[in-house]
Amino acid sequence: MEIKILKDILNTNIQVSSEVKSILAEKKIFMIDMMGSPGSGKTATIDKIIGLLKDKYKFALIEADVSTSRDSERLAGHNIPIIQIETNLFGRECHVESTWVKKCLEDFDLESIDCVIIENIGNLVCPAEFELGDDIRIVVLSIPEGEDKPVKYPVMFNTSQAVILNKVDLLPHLQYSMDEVRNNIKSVNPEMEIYETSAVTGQGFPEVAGYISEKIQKKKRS
Ligand SMILES: Nc1nc2c(ncn2[C@@H]2O[C@H](COP(=O)(O)OP(=O)(O)OP(=O)(O)O)[C@@H](O)[C@H]2O)c(=O)[nH]1
Ligand SMILES: [Mg+2]
Repeated sequence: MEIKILKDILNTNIQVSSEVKSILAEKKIFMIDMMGSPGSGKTATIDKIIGLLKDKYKFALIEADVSTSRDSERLAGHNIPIIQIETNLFGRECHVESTWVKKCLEDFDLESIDCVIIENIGNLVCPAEFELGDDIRIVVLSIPEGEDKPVKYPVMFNTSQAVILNKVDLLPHLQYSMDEVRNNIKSVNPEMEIYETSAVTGQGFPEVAGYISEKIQKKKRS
């Protein structure tokens, strides 16, 4: 019985995600699902990306957390449309679902948006199971989490197109092998784009912004 209910939830989610995809295709809006563990640096990464690209493109943000609107408040200075989802208010879900994304799109002025970024809830498991209708999934994996996470949470990594290895400024203080994490990522997803970043120094973010800019342009031309 429980398995059937879960299957129904996932099926409905997939159905609505394809409606989201159609809306975005019609408006030529690019959408990113930004995932990663709690504290890996998703908000810091989004902050950097928007900072580098907001003169070129119009962004909108869907911020999801179990509780609080702290991340929305952190990003409010960019003066872009932000919708905060607090799952604590309706069931404490540990992932974003496509019906919520569809509702958010109904509330945005889609005529004046080039790119929607979803900050998913900090979690390396559940968000990977829920297709949202996005164009790319990006995982933020921070250095202090260890090199083994891609092989321990393979679905997160083999359903994503890019990984941001964040907090490289901490490398001198940790025993960490960049070769090992890269090998682990490639073992579960040989096609993965890999970026090394630090939100403290700004290292690597121009390259990430270039990657995203290219994808936004491609969607506009589609
Ligand atoms: N040293 C260092 N700290 C960082 C870096 N990026 C983020 N941080 C810090 O790490 C902490 C968590 O960053 P957030 O951006 O809030 O992480 P998050 O993934 O959005 O966290 P949740 O939304 O709670 O899941 C904050 O104290 C940041 O200042 C980095 O590149 N280097
Ligand atoms: Mg955050």
